[in-house]
Amino acid sequence: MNGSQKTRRDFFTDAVAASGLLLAGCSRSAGPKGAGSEETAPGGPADLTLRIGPVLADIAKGHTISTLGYNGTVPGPLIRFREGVPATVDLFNDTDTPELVHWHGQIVPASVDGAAEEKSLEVPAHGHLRYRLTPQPAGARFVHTHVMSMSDMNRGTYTGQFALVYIEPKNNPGTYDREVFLATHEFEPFFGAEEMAEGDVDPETARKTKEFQQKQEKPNGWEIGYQRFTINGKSLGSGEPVRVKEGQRVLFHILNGSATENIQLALPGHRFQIVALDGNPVPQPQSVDVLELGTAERISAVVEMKNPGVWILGTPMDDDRQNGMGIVVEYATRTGAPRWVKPPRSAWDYTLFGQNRSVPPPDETISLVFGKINGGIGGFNRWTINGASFDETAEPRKLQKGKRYRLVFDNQTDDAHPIHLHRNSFELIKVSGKPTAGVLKDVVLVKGFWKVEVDVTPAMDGLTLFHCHQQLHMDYGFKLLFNVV
Ligand SMILES: [Cu+2]
Repeated sequence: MNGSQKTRRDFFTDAVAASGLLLAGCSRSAGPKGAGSEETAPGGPADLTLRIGPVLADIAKGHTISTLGYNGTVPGPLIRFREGVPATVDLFNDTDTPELVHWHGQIVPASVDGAAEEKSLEVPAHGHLRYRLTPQPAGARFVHTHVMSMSDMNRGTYTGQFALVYIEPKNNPGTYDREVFLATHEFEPFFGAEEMAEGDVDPETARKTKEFQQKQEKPNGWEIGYQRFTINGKSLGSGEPVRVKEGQRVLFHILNGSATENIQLALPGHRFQIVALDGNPVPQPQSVDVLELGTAERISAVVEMKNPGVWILGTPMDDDRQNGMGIVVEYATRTGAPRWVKPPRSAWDYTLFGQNRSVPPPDETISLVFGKINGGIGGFNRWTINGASFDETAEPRKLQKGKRYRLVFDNQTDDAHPIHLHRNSFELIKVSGKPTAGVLKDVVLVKGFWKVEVDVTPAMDGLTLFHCHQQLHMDYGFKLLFNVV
């Protein structure tokens, strides 16, 4: 390592000083100085202030988009909490509609989790909401809007209302030289008829399915496409590069902040050593060439900088990269056009990072079968769990706190679904036939016709939402409500 190695705290302080990033949960007197925090609610300054409002974001040279965001930037400011240290949160809403601010991946009470189905507190239109939050567990988390978009792509996760949240662990030796936070997002969505090719289903399997037969009768409904792709709010080549030095170990925390897209990322000439998934340290860190992130997933990975040059960290999908999905990684003293080299073909495999051991048997197994009812041309597909779309009048399904449940995700569609459980982490037990243990996540990408089994021991009582994190799927029925008692 270089002689100039700094402590994590030094880097953090530098980062705050350099970019006005927002410090939270560390000291009340320090007070966040983010944009829009001038207004102080009754009771004194909060540890964190988020102001929801219109943002004009220059995502590429000569290209400004109008969207909604947090504190005037897209993505919102990096938010740092300390594990278990309560923070006062002020939410201001400068828009005409109520908003929901969801603390994705945190184990917090339903009242502050930020989901309508859980009866969480709303941020009223042109109003204010204050509460206390005890951030947990440690690691890379995420905050985003949880409103339904339905057919309105100016709402929900299509907007710029998202930000990385990092919860500092109580103890962390940290064998890296610096941290880099990256969040991907697509802008300028449009409805299209094209089916996504992400399911990786072999045609023989597909032909035998009910869905295939159904498709003969009624074709697939709308899918979403995008014109602009960004990392940290900038299209490839439009923002500041990630500046590195030879010999550094850089810890990347990467968030897929997309409304609907599951993505891959690679950095030519370098490998990613995966140390945490969804913020939770993995039992078996392993190196891979290509990252895969379903919507809302996070990956923490160390990259050893030992191939000096100017490189593109980006998606292997040529069209999407040309439309902006990438960021330049530039070694000190190196200049020239950034290089892209197609990565080796590699299949993402969650079980690489797990343990090979038996797990305790569950107290109860719950089978959840995912289905699709085609919407036809110009319509919206409907999504079902165990044959039914979400029904807000239905009694939530009861779970008992402390009991170990095995949830079996049985995807009988050819789409890949990033499946999310609120207010809990679950343990991967079996992924498409491969047993594993010890990998804790809050989103798992269940590919077409896959079966994935996870174990969860509900951590906190109250309403707990389960859904597909693909906004269009969630909006059109792919949700289920649990009540932990
Ligand atoms: Cu889905």
